[in-house]
Amino acid sequence: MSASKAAPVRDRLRIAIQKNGRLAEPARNLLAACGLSWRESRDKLFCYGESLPVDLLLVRDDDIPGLIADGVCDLGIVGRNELDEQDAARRQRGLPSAFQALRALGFGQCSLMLAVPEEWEWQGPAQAAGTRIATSYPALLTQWLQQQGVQAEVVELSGSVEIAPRLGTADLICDLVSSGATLRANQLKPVQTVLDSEAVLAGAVLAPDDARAGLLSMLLRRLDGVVQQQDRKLLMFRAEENRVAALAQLLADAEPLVRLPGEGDVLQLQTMCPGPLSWQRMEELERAGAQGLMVLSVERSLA
Ligand code: PRT
Ligand code: ZN
Repeated sequence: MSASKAAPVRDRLRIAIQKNGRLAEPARNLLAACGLSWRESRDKLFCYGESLPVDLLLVRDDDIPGLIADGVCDLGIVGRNELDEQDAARRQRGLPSAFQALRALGFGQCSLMLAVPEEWEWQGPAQAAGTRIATSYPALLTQWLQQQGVQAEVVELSGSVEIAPRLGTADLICDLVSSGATLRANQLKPVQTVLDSEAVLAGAVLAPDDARAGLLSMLLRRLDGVVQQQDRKLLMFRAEENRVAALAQLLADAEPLVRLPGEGDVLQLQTMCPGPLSWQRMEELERAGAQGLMVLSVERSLA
């Protein structure tokens, strides 16, 4: 089935998320924070949306881009690595793009990197010329090699890529890295980033034009209200009038200070900070005259 062939009119949105694995729980939590709730089917593959007509399909992450391309699901939460790999593979086969990343979601961060045996001295991409590179991301690696003008042999492996150099099936690898512990345990070191990745909300290239369109825009608005607030903090404190200018300078990255009615010449002040506030920064504000500092998390907001 293809999305372009008379797709049936649907009035419920369907979102594919990972059933098990790294992205499964954060994806569910994020959607729950957007006000969605579900009833699970007995096979635990389908969750019927109760609070809104938005259903979940629980699948392997590898299947998510294809489900969107085929119009089975409207949206999916998947690593950019997986989405871009399948997009690059489609283009290498002469197929048009069928899905796109609509929003970055701020979790599942990792990088697709070239890693070489620890004893190698890495001098840059040209050093990969003539080598065999093991990877589960053959399309992204092929595309990167082409961009670098480097010819190398891409050895496709579905798992345990990191042991390929020891087994002698490849000279180096191209794999996902987060902490780097797996590479170190296999006497490899990361040397070159091919792609920085995080979980994304993916959707079809052509947005739905039926009842799902309204649902999609509502969901995106709520998602922005949750994701963009994740790091924001509301900072409240008291200060004497003559200290306010210096404090405002220390808070130059925050929104302008809002003055609330206080007592005498002690003002009550508040502002929205773009990121977390460290202890060190709070102590600095205290030294500059802020009293009773309080940092509050922002759960959601409507722009
Ligand atoms: O069963 P299913 O097919 O759905 O799951 P999966 O096993 O294919 O995927 P899963 O759950 O392992 O990963 C899902 C997504 O999480 C990936 O597509 C990435 O977008 C993202 N992600 C984030 C990661 C990592 N971090 C990560 N570290 N995916 C894999 N890894 C691997 C890494 O390659 C290494 O082997 O985890 C291992 C530990 O990494 P280090 O660097 O911390 O040692
Ligand atoms: Zn997978």
